[in-house]
Amino acid sequence: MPRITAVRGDITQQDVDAIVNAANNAMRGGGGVDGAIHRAGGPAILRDCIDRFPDGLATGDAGWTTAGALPARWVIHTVGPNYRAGQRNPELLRSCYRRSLEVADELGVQTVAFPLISAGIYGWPLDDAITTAVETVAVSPSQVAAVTFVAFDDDIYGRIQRRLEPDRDGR
Ligand code: AR6
Repeated sequence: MPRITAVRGDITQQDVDAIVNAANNAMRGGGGVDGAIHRAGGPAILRDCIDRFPDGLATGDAGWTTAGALPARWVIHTVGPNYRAGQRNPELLRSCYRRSLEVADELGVQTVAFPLISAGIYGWPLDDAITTAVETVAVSPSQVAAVTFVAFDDDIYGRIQRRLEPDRDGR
């Protein structure tokens, strides 16, 4: 079970073994955190996406590519459910975290940083996205030592911290 912390910042700057990308089924880049990762990591990430995922990736699944020029060594791409488009089954969102940690275990990595999957453009209600993320990682059998949730603004950071505090008190 990984140790869970939160930081406020930009996931592309995280000095961890692998960062997770909130991708889409096509796996050819996009907006939000996906756009930021491809911009910061450079064209090697898209080349690897095309080579390794010629048919894209299913919602709830995950897969890895190089991280190109990023400080991290790997990008683990996962495709969250598009709440705005009616994909509202929480099992799909839980699957993103589970599958990402399985891929992390395949890579043998120790430290992983996640954004809040589906909580931006895909419109998953924020507090539920946070609860789902924390609860799913907390019960994961993964060998990953440390998971960091990277909050892009102060509001999200505060909400994640409040969600993590009961765990720190040994709940
Ligand atoms: N670092 C950390 N978190 C970030 C960053 C960043 N640089 N940029 C955004 N976030 P989103 P989704 C946060 O929209 O909802 C793309 O077009 C953001 O505040 O990136 O899963 C893909 O290609 C939010 O909390 O992902 C898909 O088409 C969280 O990251 C679609 O968007 C996720 O927001 C996926 O939508």
